[in-house]
Amino acid sequence: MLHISLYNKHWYTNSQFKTLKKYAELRKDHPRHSMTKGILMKLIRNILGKAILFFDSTFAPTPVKRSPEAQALMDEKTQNLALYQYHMCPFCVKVRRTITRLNLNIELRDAKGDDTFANELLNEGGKKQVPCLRINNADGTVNWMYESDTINQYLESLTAAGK
Ligand SMILES: N[C@@H](CCC(=O)N[C@@H](CS)C(=O)NCC(=O)O)C(=O)O
Repeated sequence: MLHISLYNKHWYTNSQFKTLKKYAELRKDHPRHSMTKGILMKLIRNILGKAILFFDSTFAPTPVKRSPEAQALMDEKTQNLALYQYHMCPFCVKVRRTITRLNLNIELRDAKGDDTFANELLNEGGKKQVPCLRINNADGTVNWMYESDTINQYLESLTAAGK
C-alpha cells in the first residue's frame, strides 16, 4: 500500500510511512517543542493577566462606607485572616475585588514571590492553589479555605451582620 505525504506530495511505501510517522511523533516530544509551548503559554498567561489587572484597576469596586466604630469592629473580625494569592491570578483578582468592595483589611500573602508563603500554603494548607484564605480560629486551630467562590461567600457572610 502507498501513502502520499501532504507535506511534500511524495509517495511512500507502508514501512517508509511508518518510519516517517515515528520520527514526526519523536519531534513532537522534543524538549525544544515543549519549551516553545511553555514560553507561549507563559506569554499568553502574562498578556491575559495584565488585561485582567488593567480591567480591575479601571473598574475598581466602590468600597462600602462604615462609621469608624463599625470599621474598627470589622477590622477586629478580619485580623485573623490572611489571603494567599498571586498578583495576576484571575480567581485572586475576584476575591481581592470582594475584599475591596466590602472594605476589609485582610493581609495579602504573595504565594508566588515569597517562598515562605508558598511553602506554608503547600505544607499546611495541603495544596499549592490560590486563592486560599487562612483562618486563624480563636481556639488556636487553623482552617485553610480554598476556592474563590467559597471564600467570597465566607467574606459576605462575615460582613452581613456588621454592615
Ligand atoms: N477553582 C479555583 C481555581 C483556582 C486556580 O486555578 N488557581 C490557579 C492560579 S490562577 C492555581 O493556583 N494554580 C496552581 C499553581 O499555579 O501552582 C478557584 O476558583 O479558586
